[in-house]
Amino acid sequence: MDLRNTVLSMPEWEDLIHRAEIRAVDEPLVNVDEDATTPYDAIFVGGGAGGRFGSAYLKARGGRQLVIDKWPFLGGSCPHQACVPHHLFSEAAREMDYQRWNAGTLWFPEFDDKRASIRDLVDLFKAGRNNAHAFMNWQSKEQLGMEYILNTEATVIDANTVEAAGRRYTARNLVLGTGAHTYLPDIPGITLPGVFDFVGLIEDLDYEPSRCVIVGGSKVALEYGSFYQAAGCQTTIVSRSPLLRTASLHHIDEDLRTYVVDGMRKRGVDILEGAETLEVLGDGKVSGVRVQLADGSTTVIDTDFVFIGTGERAVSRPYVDALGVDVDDRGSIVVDSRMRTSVPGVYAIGDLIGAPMEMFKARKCGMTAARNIMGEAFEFDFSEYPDFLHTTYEVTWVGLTEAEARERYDDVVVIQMPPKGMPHEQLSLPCAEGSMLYAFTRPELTGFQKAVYDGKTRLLLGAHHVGFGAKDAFQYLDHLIRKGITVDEMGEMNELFLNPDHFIQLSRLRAGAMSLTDL
Ligand code: COM
Repeated sequence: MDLRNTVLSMPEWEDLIHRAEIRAVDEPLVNVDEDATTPYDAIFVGGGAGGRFGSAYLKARGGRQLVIDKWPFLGGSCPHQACVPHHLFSEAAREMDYQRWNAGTLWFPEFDDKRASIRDLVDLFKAGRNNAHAFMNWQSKEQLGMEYILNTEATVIDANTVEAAGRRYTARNLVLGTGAHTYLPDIPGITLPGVFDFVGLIEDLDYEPSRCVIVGGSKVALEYGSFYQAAGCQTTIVSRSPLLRTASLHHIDEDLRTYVVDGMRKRGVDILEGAETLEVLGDGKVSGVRVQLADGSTTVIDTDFVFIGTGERAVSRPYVDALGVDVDDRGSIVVDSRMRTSVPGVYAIGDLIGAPMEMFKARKCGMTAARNIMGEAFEFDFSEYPDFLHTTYEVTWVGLTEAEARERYDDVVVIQMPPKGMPHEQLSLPCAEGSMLYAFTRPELTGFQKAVYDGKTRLLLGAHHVGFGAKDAFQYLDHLIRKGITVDEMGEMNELFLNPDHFIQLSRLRAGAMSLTDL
């Protein structure tokens, strides 16, 4: 279907995408400028966040791009199966948690968790997701001037050539950005009906889970586990390693980790650390999971719903085969800080290049590749990215943990709330929007925060937060930490009371002190 000279409205795009999803339309959706005479500077293989933002930047720099995606929309898995539904579920989890803790008090009715249907929320998401897809197609075409081919597979032929929709397209460069898949552990029964990952949950769930066992302790395990539990579906997490202690989460502070994991337990999540899933049981459908516990004994947990939370792996094989790009021991494509692979002219971005496998990292990867392709030596160190996850809280971190700081600096100063050693039940802080009621009913639920300073240079080294509404501030804190901000400069900032992270007011209480000490 040639869309080049057609302007579709939002409802028309939504309808077209829907018809493509149910295969009523199975031809490619082609928006290519056939009259252009300039060659392509880059073909983006994969139109997810990285491909779309890279394309936009390349266009902005005066280049010509083509982006190709197998799905009938741009934007990738984020708005289709990953970040956006996850945010919806996490908001629901927060709401349900709030309702549950306050049930039967003030104006809150008793909380009836039988009404909290996981399936209903999944269906709600599915019914609405094409709106975002429609917008991305419309915006990319009508506002950003991108060329794209959708609803068709792209096959990489060589470092300059891609085949799609029965034609070969050539470009100066390729940018690979087709993402990752859930890593399926080698466990008997793991493919039984009733075993889901975050994709299957969206696409295939056709019953209401009554009990959940999560295999693995990834971010996804904590986030989805918190949602299932909040919805009244008793959840057990089976994890070999302690939660939040995997290599890519090295910037999670131990005090923050403890607050988060203890909080999940307080909410009823059964967390089995040091445990291993031996087998998923069932005759035609999941009925239980056999687990080896930390003490070596084995047990069977009955369940009708198993969720995989063992992380993701890059789908790099097609590019190893076609181009010979170098990959690491987990299969992620190896790139330098300019997103260049081992093959000249071939870039890789997003989940394909490893952790953190997050849409927000992918966008900046795409932009980095585009800038380099357009002649600018722009670098991006994605290993030092600020990050977050949801439980029934928003958990956010940037920079060094207290332990990391103590390894590198002699004089580490910590400003935190509650202060070290003070039992949280005795202090209704930190509190702000979203935790004000807790401050007056259950102080220990108000959250946790910590800022880590170097006492000598007085520079902020890291910030850590559990609560609500601080993620936005962490984007700017990341920037300030990179530029170098001292406790005194933090104390000069203009605060808006009651702000979720309290970092300005607490820093101001120590600013000016000749010798910095903990607070
Ligand atoms: C994110 C999709 S929802 S994109 O980054 O805007 O393309």
